Amino acid sequence: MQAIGLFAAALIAALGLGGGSAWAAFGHPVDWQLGLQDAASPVMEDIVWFHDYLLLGIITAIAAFVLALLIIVMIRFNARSNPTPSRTTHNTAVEIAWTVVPVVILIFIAVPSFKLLFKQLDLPPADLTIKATGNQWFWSYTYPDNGNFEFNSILVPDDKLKPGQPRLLTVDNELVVPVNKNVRVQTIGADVIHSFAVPSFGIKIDSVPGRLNETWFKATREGVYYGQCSELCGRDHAFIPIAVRVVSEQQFNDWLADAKKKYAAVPTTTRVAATGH
Ligand SMILES: [Cu+2]
Repeated sequence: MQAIGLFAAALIAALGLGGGSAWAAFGHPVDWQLGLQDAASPVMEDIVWFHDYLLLGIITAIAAFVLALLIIVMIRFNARSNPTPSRTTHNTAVEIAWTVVPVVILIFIAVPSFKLLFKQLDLPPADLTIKATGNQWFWSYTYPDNGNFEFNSILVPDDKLKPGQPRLLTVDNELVVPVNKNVRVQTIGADVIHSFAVPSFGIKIDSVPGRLNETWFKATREGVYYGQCSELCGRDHAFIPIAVRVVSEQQFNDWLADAKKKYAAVPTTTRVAATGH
């Protein structure tokens, strides 16, 4: 019995049903990970609940029910145990039931699903706005509330990584935001369609040339959270990661003071040319 209990616990942990605590320290995928990345925003917490508990529970119950029906049919109605089959072709009560029950299940799923959708799309009053511009092939970030300074965020190649920095996700200049603040993200494409996505925050929004798209997140834990461009944008699509550093308000203000000086000094276009992209 104990072995079964241990196995069940391991399975639950592996499926990410245990609240994802095993990966709590990471804002990026890890080896052998199953399930969703650990949540670091209220929207992502709801997504994890919706997927890992509600949907997975309903799917498991439906699959178990269908499997049980199949087993009953195979045992009780095979040619040996039931040599003279019934000629019945219709049963109104059963037909109504198997139409109505799935509809009821879908309505039951739709209620929390729409609630979550509205939470994602209905932007709360923002404490900070950042603008993410997708370029071939890097992101540039603008802080319109804070003097509109802008900087580029470029992939750090494998041979320049420091210990602990994740490969293909680390960038030279991270997007920096304060913890527990509503951050409005405005995004646009400078050349083709890109997509700004950070799994731990539960955001993914297309960056379309000529159209400003908006989303929001509230990071609830300090740390670095990674994402990638999620719209096939050309040759180096796999090499334009997104790294968001979430810091305390004090650290954010210190960073802002430095960044305003640092990034005001160099026009963006000059830095683009210097990277060779
Ligand atoms: Cu891309």
